Amino acid sequence: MKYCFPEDFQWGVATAAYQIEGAWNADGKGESIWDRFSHIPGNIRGEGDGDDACEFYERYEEDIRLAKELGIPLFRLSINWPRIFPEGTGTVNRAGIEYYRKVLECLKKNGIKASVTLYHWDLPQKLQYQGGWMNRQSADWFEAFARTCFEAFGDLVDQWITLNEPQSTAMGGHASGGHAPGIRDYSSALQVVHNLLRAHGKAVKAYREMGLTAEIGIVLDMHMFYPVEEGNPADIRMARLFQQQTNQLYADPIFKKVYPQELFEYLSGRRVVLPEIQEGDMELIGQPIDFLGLNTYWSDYVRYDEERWPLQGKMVQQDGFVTDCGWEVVPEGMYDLLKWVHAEYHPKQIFITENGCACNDWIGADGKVEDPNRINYLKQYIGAAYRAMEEGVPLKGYYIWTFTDNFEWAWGKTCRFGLVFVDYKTQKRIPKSSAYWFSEVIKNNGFEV
Ligand code: GCO
Repeated sequence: MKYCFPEDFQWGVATAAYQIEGAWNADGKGESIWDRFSHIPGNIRGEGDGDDACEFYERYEEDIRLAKELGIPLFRLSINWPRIFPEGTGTVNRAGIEYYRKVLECLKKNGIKASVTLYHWDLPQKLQYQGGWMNRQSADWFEAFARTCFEAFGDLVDQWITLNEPQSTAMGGHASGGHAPGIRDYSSALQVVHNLLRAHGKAVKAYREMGLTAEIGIVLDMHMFYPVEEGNPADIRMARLFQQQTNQLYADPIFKKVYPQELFEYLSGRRVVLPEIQEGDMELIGQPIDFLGLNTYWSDYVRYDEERWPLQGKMVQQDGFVTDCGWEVVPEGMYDLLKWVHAEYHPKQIFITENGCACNDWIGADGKVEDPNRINYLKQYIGAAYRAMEEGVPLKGYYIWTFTDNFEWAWGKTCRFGLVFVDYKTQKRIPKSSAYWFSEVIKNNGFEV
């Protein structure tokens, strides 16, 4: 079977500032909530932090050259907010602007298009002291940051993304507390959802006012939730509520200007405090966008469990394969998700802005890094996406997470997602076999299985 992608299909790699840059306090950069969080012992597996990450800050020319050698046409990166505004708002740090201009110019020089995410989780710590995303004003802080970036980098950016995974910021950062800023309060997390979405709306509105022409959208992390027992009404209902909590809670306001009512009624019954919504908020959030980006990796299977809060359900691992960080490999979930998103929301265009897997990679005796499992994973997931596209889903591009191995948030450096291996002791880069495979996929605009 041969997968032949349309001529204008876009292939890329995705990265994030905190995960690759390092240089956490260089050249006037302020502290971010992830700097603070990773410096607290116990928060990061293997006691790592992102202080150096993979030194992209110093090595961006080398890495971009490597991307070019591999024929990668599109590079997704993010802007570290406190590099631009060390205090979060107010005075701009010129060195931060210059740095990102140099990176973007380097991409351009090498013929690589740039997709830029404004917020990939590095909120300035100074703003956290004012409540961070829990503060309604956060949407205004973000708008000011976004306007500065649009103005400073607009001529060099091919695609803009307002937020990466508001779900992770809200729930990981404020409900489970496994991510920065490490708060555990579900009701606050819901308020964060609302403020993040308002921030997104404000940035899109500002962007249109400024008359820039590249496309702008948002990246949501979504995946499918299936009931463990197909005929069990309690499992089915819980799977539906989890789907609302992870997917609809963000996509409904953006595409339909409403929050999922079934979920909100359920949560009220569980003593959760619903977010404060003011007049005009939903209109602001529902600004038209040019595309929807999806980060998707796995699927979940839900079993009703009375003891859990606020949703009475738990995830039950099935018998299938898992990646090195324990995520279930369910390519069919990619197909179902794309079909569902298309049917439910009709976004004009969809990009898979992240998909990939963690493998236990190592350097072989011959100096090479072979990662057949990653190639296998990608073949299956890209194949599933292809089928959805063939059936009418407007899928326009596919970014692999990620280019080089990097700092994987709470997993530290213990999880390798890269197409390129990084030896952290020497910072040496070695393209894995998946990098060469992906290079061929791009060249042939498809692959055979
Ligand atoms: C996320 C982020 C990435 C991750 C990737 C692998 O989805 O959490 O966008 O920064 O590193 O997804 O976990």
